[in-house]
Amino acid sequence: MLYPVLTESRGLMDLSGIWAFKLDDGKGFEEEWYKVPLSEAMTMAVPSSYNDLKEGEDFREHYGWVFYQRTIGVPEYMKSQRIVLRMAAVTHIAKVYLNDELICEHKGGFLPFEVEINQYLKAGENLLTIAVDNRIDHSTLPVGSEGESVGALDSGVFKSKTGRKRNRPNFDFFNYCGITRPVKIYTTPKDYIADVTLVSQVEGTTAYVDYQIDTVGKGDAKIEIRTRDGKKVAEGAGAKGKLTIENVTLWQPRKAYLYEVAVAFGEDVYHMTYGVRTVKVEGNKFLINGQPFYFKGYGKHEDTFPAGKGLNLPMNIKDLSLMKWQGANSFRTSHYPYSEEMMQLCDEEGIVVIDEVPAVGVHLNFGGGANFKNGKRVETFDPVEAGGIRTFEHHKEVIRDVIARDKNHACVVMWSLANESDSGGKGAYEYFEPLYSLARNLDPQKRPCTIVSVQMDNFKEDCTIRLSDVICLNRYYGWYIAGGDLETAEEMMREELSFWNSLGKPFMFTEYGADTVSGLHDTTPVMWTEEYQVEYYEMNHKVVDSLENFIGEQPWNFADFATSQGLMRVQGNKKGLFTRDRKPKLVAHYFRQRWNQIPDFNYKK
Ligand code: BDP
Repeated sequence: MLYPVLTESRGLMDLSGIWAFKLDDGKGFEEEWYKVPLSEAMTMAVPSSYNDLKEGEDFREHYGWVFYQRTIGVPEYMKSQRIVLRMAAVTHIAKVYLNDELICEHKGGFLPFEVEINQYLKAGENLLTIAVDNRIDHSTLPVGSEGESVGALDSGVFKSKTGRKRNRPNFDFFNYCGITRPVKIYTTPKDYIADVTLVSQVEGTTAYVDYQIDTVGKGDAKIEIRTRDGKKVAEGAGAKGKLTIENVTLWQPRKAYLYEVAVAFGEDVYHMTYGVRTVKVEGNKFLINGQPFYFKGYGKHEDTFPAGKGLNLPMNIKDLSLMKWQGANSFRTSHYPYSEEMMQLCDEEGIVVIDEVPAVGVHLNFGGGANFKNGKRVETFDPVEAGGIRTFEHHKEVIRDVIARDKNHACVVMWSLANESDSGGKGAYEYFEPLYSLARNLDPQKRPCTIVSVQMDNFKEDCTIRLSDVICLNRYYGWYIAGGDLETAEEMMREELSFWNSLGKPFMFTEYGADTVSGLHDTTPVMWTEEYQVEYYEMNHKVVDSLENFIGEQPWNFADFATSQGLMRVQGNKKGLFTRDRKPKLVAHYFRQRWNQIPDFNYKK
């Protein structure tokens, strides 16, 4: 799906601003709130998560629907074109009304969707209402706990005496919701460019770029590639073809180079940037442009105060600046696709991205929790009637949508199809194998695929061993396992990692970390102090530096972040190398020293 841009043939209007807003009291649809201006409405910022923008638990922890509303008028002179309303992310379920009509519905809170609105527009002002549902359960991604489950993350708040309903995330971040990314209207000619796909191969100093232009209507398709200072380096005619760029400048980690691509079809023109690079797993190496890459970076979150998961462009710029300060070269979009603007920024700045779908919580017995239906224990992939997970079809949808959205980004080097699922559980292979196949078929660039796997006793039964191109491990030796005893932790970790190293496949840490409250210090490092966090990482690095097939380290987390309340969480998850407002903990300086000595390529021989 193309990102909306302003070109000589396309108009673009951003509907960001203050909208009217109301929490549903259960009567919103019955009383047809979308038909008239919302009565007694509050003000609300779009885009943003709404949760932290007003006070009180009822607001922050609201369960169910909310209504956003504003009026729009579309200039008459645009009406000869196709007019498209595009929502970049509405978390998690949306119903969109124009005037009194339901014009589209969407499930999945982190991916864009759009609808052509010409037929629904009236002359003059139109009432636009977006109803948003934040409820999560066994059918949504991310997954919410249901029924009689006792989750490790629930901290006991699973049966309310007051009857008040709440979400019970089966994952460790706050269930921020609302219209979290921009709502835009764009226009195109009636005959238009629907999609563009680019795939490169590189031989010596020449790049061969296969292109495909998907169109609707009649016209001739053309494509042109220019350098950023406007020099034409390749052009082609027809909907499909191969372009040649001589003396190509490659997109490299931390040395990005982007070309300008102009696509034309009849009267329609579309502009985008494109970085030429190759990615491949070969033996025990992860090759970018043919060279063995070492991942230095983070698991992250889109999480800032008070926007929650709302698009925060200044913070994205700041985060990439901090990454570069620290010598990092990558991150994973844990645990959902990040904004399109963040992906563009990573293309521009040369930050390598592992792109993750919102499949977090596909594990009904996570961390020792358990699920029951009618008194019987439920396993994750049990049949639906027995209480098993109901995410399979939706999981396919989000894989399809993230690849459709991000396929052309140079920064994206691998797809992560889930975080900490029950990949060692019964039925896991049968659930996941078709998802890997789907991703591998759909990705025109055929990038490696992985699932980020959880710490478990039966790790040798983890189906990702058979399915993943790179084994991605989340491991907490020295925190959840042998916390406070780094010697034992080291021994246990060595034992497990020697198994992974023996497989001959590349493997890496996509999470490892220790909660640390900024400002807590001690001479004898104890858990939660800044000194312990440093010693924890030193111990981990002693082990992984000695393993030749270990190809990357992504500590958990880049910064402290908001999550559900619980006995192990101190106003949020404190595993950040930076605080939530991006001040460095002691460990941030430690990583800065380490990473500035580790090259992006050829670290492991
Ligand atoms: C892992 C999860 C991550 C958590 C982290 C933690 O993938 O979302 O925040 O551990 O416990 O289980 O801090």
